[in-house]
Amino acid sequence: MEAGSCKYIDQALGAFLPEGAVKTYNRFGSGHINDTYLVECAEGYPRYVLQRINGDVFKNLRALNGNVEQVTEFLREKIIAQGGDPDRETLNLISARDGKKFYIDENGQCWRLVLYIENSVCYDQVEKEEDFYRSGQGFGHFQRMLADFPADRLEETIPDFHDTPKRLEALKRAAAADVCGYAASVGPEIDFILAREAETHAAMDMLRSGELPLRVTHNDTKLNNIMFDAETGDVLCVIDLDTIMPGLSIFDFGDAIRFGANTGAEDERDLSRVSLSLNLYERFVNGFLEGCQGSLTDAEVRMLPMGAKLMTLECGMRFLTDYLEGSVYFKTDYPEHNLVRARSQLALAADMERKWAQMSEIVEKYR
Ligand code: GN1
Ligand code: MG
Repeated sequence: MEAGSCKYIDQALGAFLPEGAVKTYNRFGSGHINDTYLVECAEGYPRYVLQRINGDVFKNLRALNGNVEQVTEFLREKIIAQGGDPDRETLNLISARDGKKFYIDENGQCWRLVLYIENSVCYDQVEKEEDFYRSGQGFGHFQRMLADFPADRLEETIPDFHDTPKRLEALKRAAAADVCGYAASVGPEIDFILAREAETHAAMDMLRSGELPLRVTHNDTKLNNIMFDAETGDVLCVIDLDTIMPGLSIFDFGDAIRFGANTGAEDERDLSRVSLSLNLYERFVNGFLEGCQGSLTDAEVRMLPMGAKLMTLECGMRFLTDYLEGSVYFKTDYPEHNLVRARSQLALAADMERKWAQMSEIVEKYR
């Protein structure tokens, strides 16, 4: 897409900003779901980030916008009370000219505009171990900040988002329907997952029995969903708030490990490069537990390694399901991209099994 050339983007920007404000815009970030653009403006204006929210993924836009608005307002007040900078430490939604914090265009597409956080960076892969430790502190702190947010005010933007057994059922349905004819070629991957079927219930069973508490969680704690100050390296702001919902703390921990402690990329083709870095895992455990400031129960701390394994397996299932269904959910760069991603996740889960004892020992060391 050419910069500044799309009628719908121009229209959306026009719903938020006065004429003449926008100079240009370009694709931005590496999210798999929404379309994101960095918007450069005329002098006197800040820069902004424009997003088109993927309505196939987020079917209840009213619920989604309501959640993000409530959470950002809640965080803003807390940050101000703590003497922080609310323009840099939380997302700031810009009001459209009709006063709403979003804009629905003539095709029913939903757009939002947020302030771009200047002098910030985010990473698709860990460059310095220290950054991963800090991201652990950041995600732990984020959860701590939301500990007294009334969870019943949040709606489930994607029902059963991290219900791993239901994700497995979806995979089985996709394999049975086999709309693309790929199922026969992914036998080893499906067998690997089915062999772990009993384990997929581990966390949800403990939630139902009350052994794990329901909290307000982020649910998508990839390293690239946290911004760092470009100068000091401090964690600034947790972004991508679309999946904030009631959820499990161990899944926020686990998804961050899945993405950031993999020695290979999420879509690594060469599986010999995929493994769990125990070093990075340890740094994150340390940071996350510090950030949570003692707010996790004993059962939650004990289940952190399982959170990591379940998020890795589940993400593998989700990529594989999408591959079987013709890659209709996640953005892909080439036809077998989702299969490559799934294989990387399953290889990582297998390595976690090999390192299971150490993963638990590390958690014990910092509890
Ligand atoms: C998606 O939007 P993004 O890229 O931050 C997905 C996550 C997956 C992740 C895998 C709403 O996150 O659940 O873990 O891709 N978000 C949604 O990289 O499905
Ligand atoms: Mg994201």
